[in-house]
Amino acid sequence: MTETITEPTARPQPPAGLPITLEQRYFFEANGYLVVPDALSRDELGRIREAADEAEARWRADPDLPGVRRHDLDQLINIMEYAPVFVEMLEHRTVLPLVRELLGPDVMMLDNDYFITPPGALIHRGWHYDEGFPGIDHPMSRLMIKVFFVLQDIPYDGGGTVMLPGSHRFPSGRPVNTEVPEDMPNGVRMALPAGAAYLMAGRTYHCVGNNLSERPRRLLIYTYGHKWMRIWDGYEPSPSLAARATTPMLAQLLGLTDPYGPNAPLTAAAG
Ligand SMILES: O=C(O)CCC(=O)C(=O)O
Repeated sequence: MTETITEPTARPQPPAGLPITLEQRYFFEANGYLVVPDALSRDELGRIREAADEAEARWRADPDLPGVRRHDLDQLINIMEYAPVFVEMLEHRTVLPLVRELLGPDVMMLDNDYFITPPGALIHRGWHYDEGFPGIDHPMSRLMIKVFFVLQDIPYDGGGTVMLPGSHRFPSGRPVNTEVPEDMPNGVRMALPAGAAYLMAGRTYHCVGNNLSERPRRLLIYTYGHKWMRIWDGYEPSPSLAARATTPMLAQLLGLTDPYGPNAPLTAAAG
């Protein structure tokens, strides 16, 4: 027997598949994260990987370029400044509409990075959530959404982020940790193929996994907040990038518009 489930509210439905399906919305609201399989087309992934490889080579050759250089993480800070394709990703045709639906029309970029986790990188007791703002402790608040684009297949033991579904509703300060990230009861590993993306609420407990595989894990990470927030230090657009932000949405995403003024409309974007 099939059962018809009617929505409890009279909220109008978006057109099928755009910008967010009911299934995606409910999954995110219930779990605090969402996987978008095939977010990147094959061509797009190829272009991004090429640009990412060039950025990595430049960054490795110049220790003055900002970043984190550790045995368990290479982090290229402000990847947007390395090639136009990384700016286009900020407005990704599939992902930005999802973020905007889930966070609000006043969406703005807070940071953007390229993470490379080398094979053998081990992490201990790293569970956390990202919204650590004094004075804001209501689990219903949504100040940030982080987007991860997977640039290389992440195998099951390849250090994929581990999510704790539903933890975005935990009360503040609840201690959550395990010595080994993958030992967290109910943890879900983001072991995904290249081209996938996943979104995470700022309150969702997560941890980078142990990379026991033989391949590096490569992720582009974009964090979005509200335009009345401040872009994290070191992630403000350079004057030349700011000068290229000619569309209202890009200007808003780069923090160049009135924080309390009208919101930019969603326009067709990259991809
Ligand atoms: O690298 C990861 O999988 C997670 C990174 C992380 O913890 C964060 O961006 O807050």
